[in-house]
Amino acid sequence: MKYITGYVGVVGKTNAGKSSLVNRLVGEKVSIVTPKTQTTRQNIIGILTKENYQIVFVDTPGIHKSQNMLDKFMMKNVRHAIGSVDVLLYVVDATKRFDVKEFENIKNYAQNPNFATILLISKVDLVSKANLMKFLGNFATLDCVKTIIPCSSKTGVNQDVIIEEILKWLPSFSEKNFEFDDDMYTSSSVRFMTAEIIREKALFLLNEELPHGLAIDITKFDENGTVAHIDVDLICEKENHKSIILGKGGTKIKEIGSQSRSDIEKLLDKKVMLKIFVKVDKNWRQKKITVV
Ligand SMILES: Nc1nc2c(ncn2[C@@H]2O[C@H](COP(=O)(O)OP(=O)(O)OP(=O)(O)O)[C@@H](O)[C@H]2O)c(=O)[nH]1
Ligand SMILES: [Mg+2]
Repeated sequence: MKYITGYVGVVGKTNAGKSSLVNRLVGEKVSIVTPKTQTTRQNIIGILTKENYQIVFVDTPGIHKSQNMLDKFMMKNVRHAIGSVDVLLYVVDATKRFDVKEFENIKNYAQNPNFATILLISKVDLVSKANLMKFLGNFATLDCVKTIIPCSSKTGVNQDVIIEEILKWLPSFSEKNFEFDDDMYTSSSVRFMTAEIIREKALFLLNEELPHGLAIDITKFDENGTVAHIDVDLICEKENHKSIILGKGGTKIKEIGSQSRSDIEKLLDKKVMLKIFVKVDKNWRQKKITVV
């Protein structure tokens, strides 16, 4: 038997659908997904293991201009991922306008001999066939990519084609040498995933009201007893953001707390006592980033 395994980077502009794709391909929620831009802030590993293959996906923060320490940290993550993969999935959102600069960027990746670049046109469930054909036409001269696959993480269309194509470009071995245990679907710690769940619920529930400046700091994480006790600081950048997060009579923060708790209980498989404190730190995005 032949065993196939290797790393697959998932890159593209922010909001292109990278994390949704990784979750769908892995079949587990490894990365949070929100309608907001710049949701993913660091590389996240998603692992798909079958009898004769293990694909290790690296979901990355969306490519954008660096402005502060957080942006720089995010772009460093993207460069790091690109430096160590066998296959690169470049994700372009079919609902957005064609971007010539991005086209050149993809061309550069595709000419890199260190990995095979596959172009994915995402969210095709949202566009008509005619518009999709027109959009695909923009990439007609991009002959250096291995293939172009229109796909949707919502309907699941072409997910099997993506896996087949990835397997063509990963190294194969005569011995099983998988890096991760067969039942592992991510390398993230439960502590990190807990913080991400809370950030996802906050971003969702505050979507229209608040810009990006939210961070989660877990100050207590005790999962030893029958009930897990978790305290977190939800950090925002302005005093008036704090009142938006709290909501009238604390209703918003209660909703964030109860939606988060329900997901964290599923993750930890036990009851959770979750306390969220809203704090203001107007400079947190300028500070050195440490990974939870
Ligand atoms: N209809 C539809 N929506 C999608 C699809 N894929 C992603 N979305 C939506 O697009 C938005 C962004 O998705 P994400 O998966 O978070 O995008 P991302 O590229 O990881 O974004 P960043 O982490 O910010 O770089 C979310 O609202 C998703 O629900 C799809 O195939 N179809
Ligand atoms: Mg993401």
